[in-house]
Amino acid sequence: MAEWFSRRRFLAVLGGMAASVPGLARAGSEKGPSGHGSMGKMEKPGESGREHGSGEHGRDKHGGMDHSAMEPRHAWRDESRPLSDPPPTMGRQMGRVYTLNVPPLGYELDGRVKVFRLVAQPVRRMFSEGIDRQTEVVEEMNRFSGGMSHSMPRAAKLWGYNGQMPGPTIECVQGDRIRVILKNELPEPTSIHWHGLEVPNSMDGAGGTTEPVTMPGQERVYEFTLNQVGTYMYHTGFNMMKQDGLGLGGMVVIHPKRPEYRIDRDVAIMLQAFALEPGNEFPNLTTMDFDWFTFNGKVAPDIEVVRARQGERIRLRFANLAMSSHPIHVHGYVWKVVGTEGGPIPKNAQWPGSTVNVPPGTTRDVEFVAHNPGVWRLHCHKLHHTMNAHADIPLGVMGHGGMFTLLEVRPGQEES
Ligand SMILES: [Cu+2]
Repeated sequence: MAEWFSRRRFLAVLGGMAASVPGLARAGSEKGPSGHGSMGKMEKPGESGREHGSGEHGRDKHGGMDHSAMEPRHAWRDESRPLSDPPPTMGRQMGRVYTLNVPPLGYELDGRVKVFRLVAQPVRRMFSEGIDRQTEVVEEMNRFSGGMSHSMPRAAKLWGYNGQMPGPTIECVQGDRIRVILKNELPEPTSIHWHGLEVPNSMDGAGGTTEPVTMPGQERVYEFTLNQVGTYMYHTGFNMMKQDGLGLGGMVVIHPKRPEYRIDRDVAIMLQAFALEPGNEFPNLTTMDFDWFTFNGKVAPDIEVVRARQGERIRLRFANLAMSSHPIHVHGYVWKVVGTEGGPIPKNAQWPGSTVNVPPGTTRDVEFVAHNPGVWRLHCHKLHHTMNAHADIPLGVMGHGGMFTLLEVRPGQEES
């Protein structure tokens, strides 16, 4: 009891009792890419891509107490600092990688340099819109897999880039020179570390070690040449326990200059975990007792379905920013593990499996040909990671949530 109390107290200090009965305060829906179907409510492009703070500081509706006096106001968001809109390149598809539930990020060219913009911001992410009011989701869920349910909407107050959590995938080609302009709209300093990339030391983004941190309101320009190929990450390089814990990261994909073969569906999935206590939208950063497990900041049934046609070659790229491993499993297929955060695995060293373990701080690429039509489950095989808050109702048939989605392979002859 004492521990529980002190946690609550810590959270109050951290960011204010969120006062959110989940679902009462929905700030709007996130921008979502179209083209791949979603099991959950399809997010409409054009709607506000962000769910920035909606001023829920202070009030604890349950107890009626006002904790604002003990809150550092800027713990999550500095209300006096306006948040800029996503850069104009946000939502522009310039490559082939599809990041489920996260709009793509395009670039501008400055000579031969590809210029990307990342604005570090508070982001209120809907893990799930809830299904109680979404008959169509219930119907789809029954048609597809049965048992997937999450009745309550769930939001989390996190940090991300360009209004997204995780941040958008940076997609390039081997040999590219890229410039990433980071603008810090967080209430505290930050930096960006390029995870797995062999960048010059001055570009490593270890805030306070290799560079001065970027203060709130400031910009920092990273520029380097990408000589590697594969799946990498970017994430905060300062105050990581908090900033990574709030989701401040994204993926980097570097294609080979001359690919040996074609990939028809190239999908990126970031694995993250959060500890959200009932009635609070701020993750508890002091525990490893995570209870919300996300693919790209979404839980089942809101994670988009991976769709392919029979015969297509699929590559799935997983990156783990969480603190424990996630053994990702697919039904109906044996894939080959073809890449890590060290780049492509030589052909004679690739290994087959239907489960790939993705330890913290690593990436794993798998490839397979979609020869087997049907609707197949794709999920973490730690079964507590396929439940939301471990379980909504721990009785009877427990609904799937968390890191759980589907691979739908349509028969080849079918044209649609
Ligand atoms: Cu897992």
